[in-house]
Amino acid sequence: MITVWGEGRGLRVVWLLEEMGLAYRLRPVDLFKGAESDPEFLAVNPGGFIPAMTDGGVTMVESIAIMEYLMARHGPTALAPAPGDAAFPLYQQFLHLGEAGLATAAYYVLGARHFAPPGQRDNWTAGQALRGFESRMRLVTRQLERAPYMAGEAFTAADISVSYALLLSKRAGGITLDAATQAYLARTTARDGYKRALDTCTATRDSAPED
Ligand SMILES: N[C@@H](CCC(=O)N[C@@H](CS)C(=O)NCC(=O)O)C(=O)O
Repeated sequence: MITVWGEGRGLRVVWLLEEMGLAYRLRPVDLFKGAESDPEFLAVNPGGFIPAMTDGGVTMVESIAIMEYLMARHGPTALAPAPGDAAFPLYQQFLHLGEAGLATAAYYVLGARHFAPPGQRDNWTAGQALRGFESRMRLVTRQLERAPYMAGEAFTAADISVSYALLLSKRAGGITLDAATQAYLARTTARDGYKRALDTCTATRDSAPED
């Protein structure tokens, strides 16, 4: 049985599993309680961050790597265009930009805004994270002028990656998404796979900001 450990970016993995129709279970991990209070989880990921994924004898971290593993080992799936497909380069780029360029930056913007001591909320590093997020967003907005999805005409795992980053940015506060990006996010999150994922990721669902 595939087990997803923790929500957060684990929402990406659960969304992908729902889109692929694979059986799985979500094992909640409460980082607010502290990973050190969860030895079973620490045995899976000694780093104490989420998500992790176990599948038989396989244990992995990094949400994008987990998605690539699941699509490769439990596919094939149209969510991952093949290397020879014209959509592949953009797919590959946005699959990774969603985490390395967008979610990583948005995560630190959120951390600075909500968890940093008051005097440090607008420090230089918080501004650097915001500028990084905004610069990478220009790639997203240009792509949406050209096509409805990150890899072109069809929804792929790159849209799961980028959509999660956009949802995170909304929770960060102080990040404004333009109308085309908001319409894109409305399109991707209207999917049944996303709705089913939220039925599983109840902590995320219950903490998501209203529009
Ligand atoms: N690049 C990693 C990021 C993982 C990450 O930072 N997860 C956050 C929650 S979504 C976390 O566990 N933060 C607490 C920590 O890093 O200790 C991924 O995509 O899985």
